Amino acid sequence: MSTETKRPVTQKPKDKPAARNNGADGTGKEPPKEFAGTTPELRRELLHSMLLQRRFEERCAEAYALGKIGGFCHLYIGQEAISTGVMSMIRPDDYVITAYRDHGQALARGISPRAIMAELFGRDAGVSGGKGGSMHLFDSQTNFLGGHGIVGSHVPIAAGVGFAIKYRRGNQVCVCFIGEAAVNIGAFHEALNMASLWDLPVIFIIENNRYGMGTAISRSTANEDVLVRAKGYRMEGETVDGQDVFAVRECMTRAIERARKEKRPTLIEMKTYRFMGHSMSDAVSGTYRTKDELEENMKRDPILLLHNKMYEAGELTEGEMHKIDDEAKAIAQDAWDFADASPEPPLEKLYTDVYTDTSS
Ligand SMILES: Cc1ncc(C[n+]2csc(CCOP(=O)(O)OP(=O)(O)O)c2C)c(N)n1
Ligand SMILES: [Mg+2]
Repeated sequence: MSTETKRPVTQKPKDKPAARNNGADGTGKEPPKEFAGTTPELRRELLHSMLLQRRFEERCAEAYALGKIGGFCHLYIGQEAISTGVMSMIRPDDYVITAYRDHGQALARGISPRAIMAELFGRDAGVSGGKGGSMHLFDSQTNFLGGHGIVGSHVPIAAGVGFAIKYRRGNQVCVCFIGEAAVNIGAFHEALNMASLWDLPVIFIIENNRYGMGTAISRSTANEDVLVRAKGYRMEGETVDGQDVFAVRECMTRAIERARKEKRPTLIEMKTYRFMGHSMSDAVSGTYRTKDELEENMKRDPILLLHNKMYEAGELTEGEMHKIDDEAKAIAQDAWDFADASPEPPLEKLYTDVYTDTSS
């Protein structure tokens, strides 16, 4: 697969501004409209965040092949603009909950790459004590409430978190990531109904990568327009290009405002594409999608799209891109080294973190 991010592969903009001015961002060039609300520093951070996820997960694939990671392991490669865009818009005290394809979101949320890799390696220093694994990353420090392996199971929990926020008169939001195949699960509908009925500050984000394992959405879902489910529950909703980090950020502005000020939920469909197999045990393309389809979609690699925009705007040289990329690779290597050298959880911890004593 092409994760080569060192040169632009998408088309160059056709209409370059005739006259460039000394833009407010100090680059000497007029920034594109979609850069509005972001600084050059932030754009670099967005690029770094996406590259870190990509390089980290490439190492996960390697570690899995070497048997260092066991159990299920679902890679997020191709979807990084969503995690990065969303996390860059919410506050540290907001809540995040997601399904099993959770490495990218955990990294973008700011959880330590070392603690994530140690979790994947099943080590004591892992973010869930080495007992959750790839699908169950959980970190109370960053209000990252998992990592859930049962499809749709976390959607009612998101509604519960939204209820808790409202009950405590807080103004946080709860962001809930959902795969498009989960929109057919009963719990999804129950949760959306209650979130709307009770005015809960939850932002439901459907990451529509078009497949649930090897089943295309057209074969599983009677109405492929997943956004109509918002109407069914009197909820605001919109569809956005999930490969474009700026588009993701922009639509989050509205959803966050609605959640904080009006305590109203939003359903967002973010259109994306999974570049790898469903999990590490599947082939990348398999029999359910063609190589052509895969290649066509990989032309819209979210990292390349951002890179190209920054490159065209004259604020990123290839040398700088290499530097950011090398840094991401070094962090992934450091996480691997840390995880590899960490001990497994001791036997005494077999039953810890299973139940909470609420009697005192
Ligand atoms: C209730 C339940 N049914 C079936 C499964 C098996 N399963 C695991 S992932 C998956 C597909 C989910 O696809 P989607 O929601 O689109 O998320 P994606 O994998 O594309 O991120 C299925 C059916 C499960 N984990 N839980
Ligand atoms: Mg899917």
